[in-house]
Amino acid sequence: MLSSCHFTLYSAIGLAPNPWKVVIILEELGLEYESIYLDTGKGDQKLESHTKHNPNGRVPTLIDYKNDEFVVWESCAIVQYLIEKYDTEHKISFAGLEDRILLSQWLFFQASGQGPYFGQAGWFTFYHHETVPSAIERYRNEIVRVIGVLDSTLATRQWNRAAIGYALQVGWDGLNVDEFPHFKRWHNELLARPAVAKTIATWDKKV
Ligand SMILES: N[C@@H](CCC(=O)N[C@@H](CS)C(=O)NCC(=O)O)C(=O)O
Repeated sequence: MLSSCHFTLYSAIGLAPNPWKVVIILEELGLEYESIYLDTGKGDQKLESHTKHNPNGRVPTLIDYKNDEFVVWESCAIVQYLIEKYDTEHKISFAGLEDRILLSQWLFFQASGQGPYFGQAGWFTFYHHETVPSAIERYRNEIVRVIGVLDSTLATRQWNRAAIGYALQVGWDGLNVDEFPHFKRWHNELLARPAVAKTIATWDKKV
């Protein structure tokens, strides 16, 4: 089906930072998109209507109608695609090789470290069928460690876009952001960006 929009984004209702991270990038770049909100609690993401585009059965998934209906999933790959193809003026990305690689470094760090640790902390805190204190402790400690890594680098760098989705969740995991002043400053700077504020306002209506 050809959409009248530039993109379709398979997104989610509720606490699903990976699709919302992509929404922020679409908003930052002023790109036109429609969102399909899947109810991941009911398993909509595993339905054939979605898995025909994304065999991993998780959101986000992006379709680009102005590029031969190109489909890409994995939120960091989507971010990379959007900035490489559509941020030609480098509003939120970089032209030079080293800076591009450092951006990739943070995207990989987010996808392999921050995302899974936050996700597992949430799972063992809220959803697992039995209480496993050692797992909760392990993942919460990792959250603190990962935020510490961000904090130490944010002392000298302006902002790190890749981590925004999970940074929005700092409230629920027991993290004391006052212990991470550079992270806290960065987080507040992000919240003040119009694209982020608009995304959060839309997210709030979908939670
Ligand atoms: N590494 C993937 C993670 C995707 C992911 O776990 N998405 C969550 C929402 S934030 C999801 O679809 N959860 C439902 C499920 O696991 O079935 C990415 O960054 O896109």
